[in-house]
Amino acid sequence: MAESKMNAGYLAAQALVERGVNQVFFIAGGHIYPILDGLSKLGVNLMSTRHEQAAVFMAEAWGRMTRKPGVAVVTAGPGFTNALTPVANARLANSPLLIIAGVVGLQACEKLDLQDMVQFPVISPMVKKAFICQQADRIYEFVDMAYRACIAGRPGPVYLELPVDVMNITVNPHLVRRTHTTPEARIVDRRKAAELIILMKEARKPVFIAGSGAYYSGAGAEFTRFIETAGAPGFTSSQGRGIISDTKPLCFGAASVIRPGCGGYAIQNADLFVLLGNRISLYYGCGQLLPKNARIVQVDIEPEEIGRNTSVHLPVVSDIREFLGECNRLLEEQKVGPALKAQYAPWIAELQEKKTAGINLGRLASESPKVPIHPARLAREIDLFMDREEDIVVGDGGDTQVWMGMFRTARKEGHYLESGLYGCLGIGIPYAIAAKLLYPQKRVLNVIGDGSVGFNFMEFETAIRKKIPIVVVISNDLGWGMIRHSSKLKLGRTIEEVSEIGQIYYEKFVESMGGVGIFVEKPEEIRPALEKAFASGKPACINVLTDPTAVGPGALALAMVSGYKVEGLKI
Ligand SMILES: Cc1ncc(C[n+]2csc(CCOP(=O)(O)OP(=O)(O)O)c2C)c(N)n1
Repeated sequence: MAESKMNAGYLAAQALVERGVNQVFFIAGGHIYPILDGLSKLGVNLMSTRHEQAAVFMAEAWGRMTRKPGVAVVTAGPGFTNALTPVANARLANSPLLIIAGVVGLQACEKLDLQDMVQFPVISPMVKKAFICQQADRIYEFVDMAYRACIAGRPGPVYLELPVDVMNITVNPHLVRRTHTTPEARIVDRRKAAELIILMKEARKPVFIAGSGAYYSGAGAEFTRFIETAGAPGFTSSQGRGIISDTKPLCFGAASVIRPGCGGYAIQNADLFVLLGNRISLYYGCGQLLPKNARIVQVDIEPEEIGRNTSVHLPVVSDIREFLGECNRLLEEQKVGPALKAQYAPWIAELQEKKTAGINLGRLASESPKVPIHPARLAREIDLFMDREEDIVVGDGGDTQVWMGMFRTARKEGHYLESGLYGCLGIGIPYAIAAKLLYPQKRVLNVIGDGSVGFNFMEFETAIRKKIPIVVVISNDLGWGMIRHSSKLKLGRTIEEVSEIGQIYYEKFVESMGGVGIFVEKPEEIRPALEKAFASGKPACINVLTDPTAVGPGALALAMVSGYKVEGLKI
């Protein structure tokens, strides 16, 4: 397009490209042609999916993995409404996501035009910020504002609405204001780092947990150095998994009360409890499961997050990497590392003992030779097979995801993905596709429940069409397992209609579309199936029959959330 004549849709595409956007996820529609046309002319990779939900999940996963806004473009009306679920998911997970939606033209609204709906007030409360650009020559500026809003401070989803007639207007590119700033929010309160070191000197049983804030600030190296210098136990939570490798001696894995290991024990018995970019959420019983007699320190870039559900003794508004960098500097300057190591050694030994006991207890399930296969056995087999640092595993489903989260050895940050607090089923295949697209050289596997696989099943076709060889392992317990078990615990019975699906040969559908299908019934068949699937170089579906009677810890937790009481349960 000649530089003296440009439509606003093209200009919006140009603004994206000038921010480094090289991948966009979408389903086409008349209301977004001008921007799609621009993106295509500018050489941006276009990933067309089979459902807008999948497109936006892919963009969300892209945003999580790159730590920059993942971009999805959806058309007016139904395209927009189909996209809402992933937006809510991104909000609760703090994922940097830019969702651009077409809408009927300013000239056409309320005329009963095609796909007309009032979108902005629907999505506004769901996102970090929502914009409508009504002036063609300001479209570049609006893309800049929306892009910046995604990543300024705590990341999150941002909405930009572009009416189709605005995008079609021809503008003079020389008269357009091209704002472009990417501020690095690296606030750090140095005095608070010194205060934490004082608390550490007084503590005997500290616990340090790195969450999504640590991940987004890129705090991995500083966190690992901090843990190793102080000889303190490090844990990770949700998107923090892998920030410090689970294989490090001082990393005790997920800060989860249900993981076999010592997470629950450590949290309950700590005398100093330090959250680094980690929210006090459901994972800590919304505050109920926090240690009763500990000093609580919460470091977060988002001030409003600090102190949710509990009183915090030392609140610190800071970027996590900068804060840990300052702590590391002070530890070195004061030469207190060796003394702290000696001080914490009995606590570390105690945690190690609990961890071993927990893992041994879990072996009953994870090494079970039974048929149908125990889902914990499936999760452990996957963990053992996906043993390279670069391997990416995506967990999706009810119990299936909980089992995988429990057994996954996270070796690298951003390499174990799950939906997060929104608990949204159906993320698996889209996340896996986005991961493989971003990292073609890495092995990408999605383990998913047979209920969850239905949500975005047609994305197998996307993977086949685009030649993206992901491996999807279905834990097929013939129904909605977590619902089957939690309703039984809570109501004393399972309601057949709400929990049973029956035996479906999912792998055959995948074969019929040109992918690889494998059916597995015995535990010893799992590994050969994984080998065959990855060796094929094609999108593959491994349909594994798992035990419908195995009650997972997730089902138990769900029953408890809805009021079920476990007599004498002490965590
Ligand atoms: C989109 C969505 N719909 C419904 C639910 C409620 N839900 C939570 S767990 C679950 C069962 C999941 O079954 P499946 O995917 O087969 O995994 P399993 O529990 O059997 O491992 C359901 C329906 C949800 N979390 N998300």
